[in-house]
Amino acid sequence: RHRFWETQPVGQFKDLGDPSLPEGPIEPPTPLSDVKPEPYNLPAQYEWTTCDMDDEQTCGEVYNLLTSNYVEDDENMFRFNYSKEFLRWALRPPGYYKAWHIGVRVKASKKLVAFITGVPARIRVRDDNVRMAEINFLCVHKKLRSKRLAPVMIKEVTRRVHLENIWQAAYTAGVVIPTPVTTCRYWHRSLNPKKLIDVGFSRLGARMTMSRTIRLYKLPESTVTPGFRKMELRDVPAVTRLLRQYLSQFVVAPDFDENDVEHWLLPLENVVDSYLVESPETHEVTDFCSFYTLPSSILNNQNYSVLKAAYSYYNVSTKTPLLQLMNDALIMAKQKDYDVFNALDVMHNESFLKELKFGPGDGQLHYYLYNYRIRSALKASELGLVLL
Ligand code: NHW
Ligand code: EN5
Repeated sequence: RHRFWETQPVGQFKDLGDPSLPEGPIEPPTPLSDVKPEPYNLPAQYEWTTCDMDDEQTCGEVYNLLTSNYVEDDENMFRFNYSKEFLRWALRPPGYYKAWHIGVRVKASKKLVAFITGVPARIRVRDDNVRMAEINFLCVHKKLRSKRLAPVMIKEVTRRVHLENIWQAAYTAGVVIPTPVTTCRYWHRSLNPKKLIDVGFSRLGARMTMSRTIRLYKLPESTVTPGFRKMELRDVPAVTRLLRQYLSQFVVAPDFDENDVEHWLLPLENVVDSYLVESPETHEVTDFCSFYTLPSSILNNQNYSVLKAAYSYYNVSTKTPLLQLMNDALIMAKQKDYDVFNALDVMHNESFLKELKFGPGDGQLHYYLYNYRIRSALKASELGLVLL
C-alpha cells in the first residue's frame, strides 16, 4: 500500500493501539559518522540546490513554484498562495539551518521544480521535550508528479536533519499516510459572505437570501474588550509566560522561549497578527490571540483572483472569556479586510467555533510525528501545536 512509508520509522497502521509497544522514539540515533555524507541520487536530469531565502531571486523562484503547484482543495478551486514575506518568516526562525531549505532544479535550464523545508523546533510530547524538525512546503511541479520524487526529497531532508543530530520531526498533511497522531477539521467563519459565495468558497444556505446572510455574519466595527491592543516587543516576556503556562496542558505542544515568541508571535505586517488584553487596572497581560495571513489563489473566477484568509494561531484566555477574545479577533480580521477566518478544532477552539458562527469545512488536516510513536491517536483538543 505505502511502498515508501512502510520503510520509514513512523507508526504503522498495523501497530495502532498495540499496548506492548512503548511510546517514544522508534529508532535510536546513530553515530553522526554513520549518516550518509553525500546527498541522495536524483534522476539524471535534476540537481539539488540549497535555497537561500535571503536572496530575493531565490525567494521569488520558491514563491512562483508554490504559487503554481502547492496545495489545492479537493475540487481544485483554491490554491494556497503563501507570500514571500511569509515564506521568509516561516523559514528563518531562531537557529534555522539554510541547508534544510532544499530545492531541485532541472540541470539544463536551472528551473526550480521541487522544494521541501525543515526548521528546528523543540516539541514536548507528554513530559518528553524533543528537538525536532518541522517539515513543510513539500512541493513537486505538476508536470513531474507520480515519479517518486517526493520520497527522495523526504530522505534528503531527513539526512540533513540527522547531520544536525536531530532524529524526530513533526509535519501535517491533507492526505492520510502512516500514521496520524491526530486528525483535525478546518472550520471557517465568513467575514465577507458575498465574495465567498461568488467565488464558490461557500454556498447560500437553504431558505437564506444574500441580505439575510450578510446580516447573519455582521460584526461590530470595533473590539469590545477593555485593554485589547496589538502585541509589542515589550510584551514578549509576559506573552511567553502566558503561552508556556497555557500550552503545558496539551499532550503535544511547542516549548516556546522568549526568542521563539518574538519570532513567531510579534506582529509582522501581512504575516502574523497578535493582540493581547492588558488589564486597565493592573497592567497585567491576561489574554492573547493571534492569526496568520495565508491567502489562496482563486482558480478560474472572472471577478476575483485572491481569497484573503486569516488562520487562527495561538490563543490564551485567563480573564477574558475565550469566546469574547476570539470575537475581537474576528472584528480585527474584518477591519483588516480578510474574507474568511479559519481555525482548526485544536486546543480549546471547539468552545467558540459554533457560537461564533464558524462552519465545518470540507478539508481535514492530519498531524504526524517522524520516529516517535504515540500509543493511540490523540483528540484534536489534546493538540497544542499549529503548523503553518
Ligand atoms: S503537506 C503538503 C504537501 N504538498 C502538496 O500537497 C502540494 C501539492 N502536491 C505535490 O506537490 C505539508 C505532490 O503531490 C507531492 C507528492 C510533493 C506532495 N507528505 O513523488 P511521488 C508538508 O509539506 C507520499 C508525505 O510519486 P507526488 C509536509 C505518498 O504517500 N508523503 O508523489 C510534508 C507516496 O508514498 P507511499 C507524501 O504526488 C511532509 C509517495 O509520496 C505526501 O509526485 C513530508 C509518492 O511520491 C505528503 N504530503 O509528490 C514527510 N504526499 O509510501 C516528512 C504524498 O504512499 C517526514 N506522499 O507510496 C519527516 C522528514 C524529516 C525527518 C527528520 C528526522
Ligand atoms: C500544510 N501546512 O481543503 C497544510 N481547504 O476546509 C497542508 N474548504 O478551504 C494540508 N472544495 O469548506 C492542507 N468552504 C489541507 C487542506 C487543503 C485545503 C482545503 C478546505 C478546508 C477549504 C472550503 C472551500 C471548499 C471549496 C470546495 C470550505 C465551506 C465554508 C463554509 C462557510 C460558511 C459556514 C459553513 C462552511
